[in-house]
Amino acid sequence: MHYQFPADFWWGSASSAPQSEGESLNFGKSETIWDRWFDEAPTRFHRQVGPAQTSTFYQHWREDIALLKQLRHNTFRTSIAWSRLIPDGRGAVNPEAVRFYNQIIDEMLSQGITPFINLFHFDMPMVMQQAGGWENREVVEAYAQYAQTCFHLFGDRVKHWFTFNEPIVPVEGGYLYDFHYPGVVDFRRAATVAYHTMLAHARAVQLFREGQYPGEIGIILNLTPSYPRSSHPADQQAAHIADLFFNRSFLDPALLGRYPAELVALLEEHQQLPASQPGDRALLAEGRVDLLGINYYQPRRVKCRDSLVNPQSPFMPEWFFDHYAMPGRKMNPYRGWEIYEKGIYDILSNLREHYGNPRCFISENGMGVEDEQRFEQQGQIQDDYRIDFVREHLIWLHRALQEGSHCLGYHMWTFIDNWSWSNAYKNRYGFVQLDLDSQQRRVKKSGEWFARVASEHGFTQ
Ligand code: BGP
Repeated sequence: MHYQFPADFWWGSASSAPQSEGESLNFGKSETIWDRWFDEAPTRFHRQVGPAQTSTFYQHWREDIALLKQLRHNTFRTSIAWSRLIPDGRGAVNPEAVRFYNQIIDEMLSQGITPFINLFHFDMPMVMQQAGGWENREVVEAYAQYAQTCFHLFGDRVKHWFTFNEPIVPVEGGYLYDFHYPGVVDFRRAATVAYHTMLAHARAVQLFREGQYPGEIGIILNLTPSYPRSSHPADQQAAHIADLFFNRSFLDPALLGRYPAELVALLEEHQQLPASQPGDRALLAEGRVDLLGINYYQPRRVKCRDSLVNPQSPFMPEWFFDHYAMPGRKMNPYRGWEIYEKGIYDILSNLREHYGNPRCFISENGMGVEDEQRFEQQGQIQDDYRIDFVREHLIWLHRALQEGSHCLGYHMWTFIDNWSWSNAYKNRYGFVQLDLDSQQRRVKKSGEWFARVASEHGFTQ
């Protein structure tokens, strides 16, 4: 069977400033929550490798962009670091940062690679965190000014902007489940952070449109389709609520410009609704995106709760469902995530059926593998498992396209093995292998495979 994709399909991969640039405290850049967390709790990071140790895109950008070209990317996403561009969070722009981002944007364009630029990838400047982070409404305006500065400086060449990558992750990690700084566990504070993030998103979209910058603006959401254990109504309801908390809490404002009424009512009933101000609704309505990025890694399987909720326990989404480890499900044993390729099709079908078939693309999908050197033969990592992973997802994506989905591209996470949030270099995701000590790059088998697929806009299976 041959799978042909449109001739203008976006083939590429995604990365982020904090995970690839390095020089985390140099060239005028200020500290982020990751630098601080590493200083305070290095044992939280795999082998105590912190955010300063990366593939140093800051130095290797020219070589890396040449590699992108070799891998036949026509598009590539990275992010701008707020803490590099505006080290004090607000006010003066760092000229070194402007020089650096100008260089990489120009180089991508001159190599025929369209830059996709994201503005916030979990990397809150420490100075802003000290001011209260996303809990403080004033940070919304500071972020909006930062966004506007980026549009102004780079908007003549960047035509695809994203306000946030996976905005739910800092909410979950920093305020609900303790895997990001500041490690708070408090639903109401988490809801405030989520709400302010979406206000910040909407303000940035508003400024982008008011400024009439060319191109389009979107957001990147990690969607986890919720599957119930059974067709029993209690399991179905559990999946419905999980979907409200983990998908629709960001998807609905991003695509429809409002929160789901059912979620608002539920939070109100449990006194968990964040404070709002007059005008918020109108602002949120302006945040509807031109383009949705979808990060898809794993589904969410749930069942109804086995036990009654203790009403004295702190409010959590898990009051309404239990996680369900479906027997026989396929797992990525290294990352502990389920691999369910059809999820990508289900997400796209849901967008078609319930959200008016928005313009979208797969902005991340990938497979992290530990100790990948084991798979090295004749100097190259033979990552056939990654080729299978991508191919199977692309087959489901292709089917969604045949059925009319408005999906414009596929970006892999990631290009070169990069530093990750507390897992550091434990799980390798790249098309290109990185030797952290020598900084040598070597294309994996999957990189060569992807280059063929991208140049032929398809594959035969
Ligand atoms: C996504 C993030 C990426 C990346 C990826 C892999 O959630 O947008 O930044 O890290 O997941 O996850 P991890 O590195 O935690 O294995």
